[in-house]
Amino acid sequence: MEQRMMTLGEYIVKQQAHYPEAKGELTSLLSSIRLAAKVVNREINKAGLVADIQGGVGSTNVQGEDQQKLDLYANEQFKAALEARREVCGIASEEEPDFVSFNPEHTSNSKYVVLMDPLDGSSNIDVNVSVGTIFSIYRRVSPVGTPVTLDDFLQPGRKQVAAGYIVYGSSTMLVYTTGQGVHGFTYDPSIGCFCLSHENMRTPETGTLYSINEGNYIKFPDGVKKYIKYCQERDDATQRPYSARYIGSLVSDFHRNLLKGGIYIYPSTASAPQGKLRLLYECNPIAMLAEQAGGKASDGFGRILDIEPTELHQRVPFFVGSSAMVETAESFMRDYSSHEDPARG
Ligand code: AHM
Ligand code: MG
Repeated sequence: MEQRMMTLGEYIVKQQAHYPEAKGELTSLLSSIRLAAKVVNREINKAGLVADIQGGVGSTNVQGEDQQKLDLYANEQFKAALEARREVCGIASEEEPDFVSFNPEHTSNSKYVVLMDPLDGSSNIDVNVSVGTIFSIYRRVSPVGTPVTLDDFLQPGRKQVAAGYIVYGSSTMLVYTTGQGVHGFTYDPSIGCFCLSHENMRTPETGTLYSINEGNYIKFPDGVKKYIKYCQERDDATQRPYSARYIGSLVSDFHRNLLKGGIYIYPSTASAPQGKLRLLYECNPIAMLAEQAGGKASDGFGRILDIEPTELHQRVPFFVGSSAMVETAESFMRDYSSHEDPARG
């Protein structure tokens, strides 16, 4: 007889049983994310059919990037789902200029804040390439029952209570950690449920894939240039040359490397000395997942999760993936680039 799959909801409840003191708030919070993910997934799946949900809206976000209709749609869906359950007292999002405080009268007991990139890689949607949602959950530091403050959001990544992503790919998957390993659930549209498909995901200690936008090569720090050349050299013992794989969608690139072993790099460049990716919405949650799966995440010189954030939309150079590969890339950065002026190298 075919064995019945465990759903995400059932799995979270099972995990919660290990913590008798838990009140189920995090469970409820993750359920809101699961619900919004299903709604956004439905919309993304029909993006090719329904012309008015594709393309840009003609506006830019606070970082000057073009906003896509689905960026804003996903932002609204996740925000509304999180507000409805009343477990979250505020959110910060790549698509919002400032953090959003939910009505304290409705959230008088809630102790969590959520930071998110509601639709990462969204410029890929119009050409049917995978995109993702990234989320990061912290306990607030301000008193419960009062409006949230900036300090609630500017916490180092090591303080995350949970983190995860949804990849809307050839199949849709939700991958999350609460600090007890990384677990992946594949969406079965026929029953409308995320089903446990990848329990306790572990990333290989080393791999043969490197993922970087090599079109920017000329602008990279010397440490990154030398590391790319290292990846391309022949060495049978380390299975080099490595293969280049770059989708241009962080969640998908990370997800592939997590499973197969590899490194993803978005370094500083001469024109963007802090790189492109956002510390709070992209790098911290992905870093927590990487570490929980046995991998590493660095800014080229130190651990991402130890960075003390100073602003909401802060960017940071990002090196993430198999631990041995990240360590080798860091050694090239130490030898050929300087922390103070990473782009010049
Ligand atoms: P976004 O949040 O505006 O979508 O930008 C983040 C995306 C990542 O998913 C991806 O890895 C990167 O930008 C690609 O950037 P580039 O086109 O410069 O290689
Ligand atoms: Mg993004």
